[in-house]
Amino acid sequence: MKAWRNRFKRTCSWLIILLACMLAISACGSISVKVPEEIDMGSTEEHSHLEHGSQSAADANAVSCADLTEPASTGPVRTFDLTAAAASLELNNGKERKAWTFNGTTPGPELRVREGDRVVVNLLNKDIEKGVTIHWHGVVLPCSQDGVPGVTQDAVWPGERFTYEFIARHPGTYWYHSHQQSSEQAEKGLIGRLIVEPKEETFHYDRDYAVTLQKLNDKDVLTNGLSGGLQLDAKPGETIRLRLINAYNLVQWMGIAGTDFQVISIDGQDLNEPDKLRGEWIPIGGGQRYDVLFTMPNQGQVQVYSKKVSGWKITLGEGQAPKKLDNDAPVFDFTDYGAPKADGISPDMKFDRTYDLVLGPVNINGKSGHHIPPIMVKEGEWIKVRFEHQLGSEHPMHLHGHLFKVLTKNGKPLTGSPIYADSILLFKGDVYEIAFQANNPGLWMEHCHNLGHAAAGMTMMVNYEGVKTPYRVGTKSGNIPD
Ligand SMILES: [Cu+2]
Repeated sequence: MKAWRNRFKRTCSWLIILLACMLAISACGSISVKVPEEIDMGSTEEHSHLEHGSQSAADANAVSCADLTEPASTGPVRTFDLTAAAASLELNNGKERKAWTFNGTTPGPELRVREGDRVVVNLLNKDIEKGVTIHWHGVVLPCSQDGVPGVTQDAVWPGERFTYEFIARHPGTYWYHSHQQSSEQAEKGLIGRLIVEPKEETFHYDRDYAVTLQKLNDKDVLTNGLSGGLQLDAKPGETIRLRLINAYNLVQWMGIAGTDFQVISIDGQDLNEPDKLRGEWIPIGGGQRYDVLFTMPNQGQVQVYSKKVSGWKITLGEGQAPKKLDNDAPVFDFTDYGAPKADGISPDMKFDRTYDLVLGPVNINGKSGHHIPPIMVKEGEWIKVRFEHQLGSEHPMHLHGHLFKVLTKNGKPLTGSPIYADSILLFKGDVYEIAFQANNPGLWMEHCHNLGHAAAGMTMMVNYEGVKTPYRVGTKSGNIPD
């Protein structure tokens, strides 16, 4: 009896220790890096508090990010109005949910434009007390239009407006979201899709669907705003382009059942001669987009679905459901997919600067947030960045304002289609090298798109020499761009 009681006591104390550890870990995940009163993200060193002086302010010849705007153009103009507002939404499952919306919905309206269009978006913040901005995720645009509060603009406060204006130069699948306290605001619903249709189709398709995966308030699993999955029209024999947008923080392993498919685009950028695949899981990191192309079978449905989250399910066509993928089916690997195409960018070319970034659970090179020195670049230079993921869960590292090319994975050059992207998804143990040309002067964020990681400090800058900002991050201005 006594022995039993002792064992019971021991078990209990272990359980208590375990519980305490779990609580500590979960608390860590939600702690944000302490936001200082005022910092200049355009400085060239570790971003110091302003009372210690700022280097960029000393550079009298520096150009301001605010002055880097889209030059006048003569092409077509597409104008949209987006109003950010708090709302109470009734989901299609009858549940009432509080959300922050663009034009009353989450995701906000799908903006569809054509390559070369000048896109004008009039943002009005109706009543989001914490302020909002719109970041055009993956779009290469001028610094002043990037939507990063405290870097490229001030947050837009209730009753205020801001107009974004940029030319949609690269066709593809993109999305937009508030970059003010984005870990909170994207989760609460301030997101939407931006589709740039190509002037000339690389691939032929009969139907073009875009689908946003989202977890509203980190709770409701929504597919294009719907709970319980999405049903899309498709007839036997039709070719479908399906644009998958992961607006959630964690990687989603997406399966396609019932047909062969091709991955035709990653982060909006077309792949060269993509092979046909069947029965592979596609890992889509937070913020990433994968476009897949497939032909509907003569009979039955096609299903596209997440391996782990049952609500993220897209059903196309009518009839019998297809057989699902095995959990241990192979994983799509872009490093040897499709056909190579020379573009002059290779691992053995000469780079002007090389940076090593070692990723921890929520830090970069052992530092956090404004303590991480920026990557400094000069216009025209070729930059190589080596990411090494040593510890923690997966990190989808996202670069603003540029497309980069993936050079190597774990030391091996890519052998298939060139991969151009704005994010690279790293799992623990992965090492990737990427290259980009510094061809878009500005001050650009480089951060993890698990936005909880970004809020915890996994965010840094890529700063051009000779560019400064009049805006400030910190509690004084209220600009908090995680
Ligand atoms: Cu991360």
